[in-house]
Amino acid sequence: MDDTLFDLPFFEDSHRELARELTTWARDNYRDRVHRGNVDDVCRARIAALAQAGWLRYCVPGNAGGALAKLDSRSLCLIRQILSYHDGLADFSFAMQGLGSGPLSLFGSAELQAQYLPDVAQGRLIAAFALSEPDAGSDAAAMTTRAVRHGDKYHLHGIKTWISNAGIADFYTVFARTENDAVDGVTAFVVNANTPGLTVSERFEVCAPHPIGTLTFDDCVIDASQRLGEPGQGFKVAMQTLDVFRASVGATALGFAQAAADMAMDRAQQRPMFGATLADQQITQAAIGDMHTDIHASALLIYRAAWQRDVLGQRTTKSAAMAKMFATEAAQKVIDRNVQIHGGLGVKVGHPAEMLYREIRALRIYEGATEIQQVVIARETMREHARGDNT
Ligand code: COS
Repeated sequence: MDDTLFDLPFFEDSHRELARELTTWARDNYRDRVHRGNVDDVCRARIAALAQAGWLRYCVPGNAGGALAKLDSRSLCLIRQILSYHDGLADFSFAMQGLGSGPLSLFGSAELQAQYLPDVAQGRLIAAFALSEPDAGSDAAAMTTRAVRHGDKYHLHGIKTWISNAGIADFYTVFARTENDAVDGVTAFVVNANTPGLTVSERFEVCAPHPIGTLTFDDCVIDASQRLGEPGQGFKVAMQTLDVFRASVGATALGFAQAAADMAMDRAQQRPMFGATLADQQITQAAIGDMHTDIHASALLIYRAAWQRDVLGQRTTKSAAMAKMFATEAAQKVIDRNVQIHGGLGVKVGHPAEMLYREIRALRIYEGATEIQQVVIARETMREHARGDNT
């Protein structure tokens, strides 16, 4: 893995130290990115190992047992890049602990934070983020799940789907309508998985297997104290959490792309072809040139977005969307080229090149599809232009 990227000035020495330690740990723990066995068990084991080694402490703020005072985007990105380079499910497990508990870290009351976050960091509670619905994916504000208040209780009714960790999560961050049918009518809640009225009504398989499914809320009654933030703030809670984690999805794509590029280089330099090696063919060199340029460009966008949030304290809606969109699209190209360089082996089920080909695809869809990132970038740019920021 090209770790010279960590020398870029976006990072502190503490980040470089984190990257060194995690690289050593990941190399020792994950020797083969192709996993076998029941995916729920594999993910539970990944969470336990990540917790024991202390890496999950980067998912929560310091006052709740976290490694650093507040969520540090650069650490989240480095960790996801390194984990995904070695093992997709380790990255998935880390990311879901962070995303599922992110709204609590960013908007939870002190009581709720104390109740959940230390156990998230220790791997004793598994978290999940429940925003999407059968008819509300890209258009998140079109959600119809309702939370109706009766005294100090909320009654939840509705369906959430595409929920990663459905079935193994101990709690879900759920977004539901409380006020009205507009964007400012959405509220966020923490719902324990064992609450009566909440069921995992479906589990399904995706091309890179991980725990995922559908939740049904049928008069699921929760205490009003489980609310995150103020009534009507839920959409912003979701969007601001996604602002943090979207850049880190880019980092996962970057780790996948680096794994593919290294694999491609090994293969190209070893494979005899036309009296030389595959790497000696200029057509292969063109591919290698493009792959590495894409990797470096992705890294610059991802680290810039993370640095902007950590150091400048700025809202990163636009830069995180750019990082996510560019890095996931670029990684798809890099990984496809790696398959091509591997020839038949690249599509052999169970080969790491084939595994990466399946692992990358969903990243261009989840946490805001590429087309949504285009809209976000365009809208932010139009707003800046109207304000005269970039004229
Ligand atoms: N941070 C803070 N506030 C934000 C925000 C952000 N990143 N993005 C939007 N908002 C606010 C807006 O400022 C607006 O507030 P005001 O009415 O007070 O001005 C409000 O939220 C509504 O914003 P907007 O009008 O842009 O909402 P839309 O419904 O038009 O669209 C998109 C928003 C398309 C960007 C949103 O639906 C989205 O991100 N969709 C993808 C969802 C997603 O990622 N799903 C995957 C789930 S996880 S697998």
